[in-house]
Amino acid sequence: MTTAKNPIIAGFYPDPSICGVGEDYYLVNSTFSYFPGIPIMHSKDLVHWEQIGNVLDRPSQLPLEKGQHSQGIFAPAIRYHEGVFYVICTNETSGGNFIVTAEDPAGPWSEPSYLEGADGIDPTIFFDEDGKVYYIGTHPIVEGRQYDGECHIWIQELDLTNKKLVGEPKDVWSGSMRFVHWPEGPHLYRRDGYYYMLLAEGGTERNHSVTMCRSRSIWGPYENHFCNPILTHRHLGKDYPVQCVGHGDLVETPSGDWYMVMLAMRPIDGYTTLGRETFLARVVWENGWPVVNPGVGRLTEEVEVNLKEWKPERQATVDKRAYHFGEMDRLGYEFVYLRNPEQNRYRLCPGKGLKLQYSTYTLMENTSPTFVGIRQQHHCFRADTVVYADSISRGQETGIVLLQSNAYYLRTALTRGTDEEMILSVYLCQDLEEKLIAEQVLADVREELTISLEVRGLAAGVKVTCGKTETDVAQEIAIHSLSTEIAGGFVGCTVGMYAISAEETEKGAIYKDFIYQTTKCC
Ligand code: 6LW
Repeated sequence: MTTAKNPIIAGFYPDPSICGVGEDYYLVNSTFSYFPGIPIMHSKDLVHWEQIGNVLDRPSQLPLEKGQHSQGIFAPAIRYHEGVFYVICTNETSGGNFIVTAEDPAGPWSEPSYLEGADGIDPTIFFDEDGKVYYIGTHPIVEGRQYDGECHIWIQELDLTNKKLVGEPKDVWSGSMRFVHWPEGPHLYRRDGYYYMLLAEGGTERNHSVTMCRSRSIWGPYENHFCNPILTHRHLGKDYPVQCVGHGDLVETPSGDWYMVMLAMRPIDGYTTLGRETFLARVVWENGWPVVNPGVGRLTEEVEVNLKEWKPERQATVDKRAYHFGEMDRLGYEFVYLRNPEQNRYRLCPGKGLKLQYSTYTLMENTSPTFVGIRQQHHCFRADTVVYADSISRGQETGIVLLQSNAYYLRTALTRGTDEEMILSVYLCQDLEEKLIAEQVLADVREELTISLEVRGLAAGVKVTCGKTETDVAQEIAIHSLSTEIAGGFVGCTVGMYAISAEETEKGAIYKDFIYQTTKCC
């Protein structure tokens, strides 16, 4: 037995899908307008997870140009069949539903095959025992729709050799309850002669849920499970610490135990800055239907997993990440950029640091500003960056940013005043409007400066250190607007560094270190 701690993957890791291959488990998540797309995690015990790559790591696989922050990659599903891994998902910015394949889940993954005729979102693949393969997805009802979010789950046969839908599509299910919103995120499983369909209902917010139906034939009719939803937290009230539980996927271990991964949120005082995270639950089958966390019926902080403990080399969620860029020959898989970054704007300079070439694109645009970061994984954390002062000239600005979207972020901006002086400003952007929160003139500038962002739940503070002098620049900045509840969208915050300049230049801000660590929460 091993004990998992929920969330099993903390921070912005929504819409989890999982598959098991022997003793190995692989898990993928949505990434929207971040690049690379779809982190792929590996585990042998469902408790410890290690990122082994990104499914979409080439621009040719992931056109994101001009897409809105919460467009791009929606809800991938991962499946394995006869030596091949399949990921199927939607690019809401460009191209729609597509499949990529790989023999090694760490990559390389193929170019996308876009599926003509596959409308809607949240596709998954099902391999039947007779060798047939099916596409299952959700699409809104267009004609005769009675309300927004009225959708059908639909199925069509898939010719995997030619990556084409074949035969006729059929709408097979529209959710377990009358007038239900957003029946979506379906996955299909075969068990004891039934086709079981797991899906999400109620929308990804507070009414989210996991439901199930089943049929003897893949084409239906599907029978509702009268105990639906099999998992939700919507009846627990707004103050329950874990909310929005839904969008699950099931996996069976070699010894016949079942587990479910799903997304959930952890708001603080009603605001969620971490986005939707990946959680785990135990599942048992009773009378032909699954029971989630028997005896409890909701998500728990800990989950006993009936697998041998396994220790990955690098864990997906860690309390401290220290990057000394001058000593690194590549950035880890956890680093993300916005949309389609020009890779030559990001250079690791041996012995020195990470050079971020200034760009004229600001963080507010739906372009690819110079930005690189990692996900915020803890409610309370501190991020310190060490930057070389001489890499910042007049007209250029750089610093740490806590980014919810292009419309909502908190950034520190280091700029040059006179030759000796520098200025550290703090801006909060809300609804595409930047407000100056604080400004500090730094007279005694040395070779290196440390900019520190400290987040405690819904408040942030900024400090700057030059030599031995540490200065508080801002304290108790209210950042509750960097939340799903106010900023909206499907994302959580990332924290990283950016570089903006008034004019095009070859120059870049050079960062020596970036240290992210969790701190004691209040
Ligand atoms: C996902 C869908 C959803 O594709 O959010 O609200 C989308 N529902 O299931 C993005 O995560």
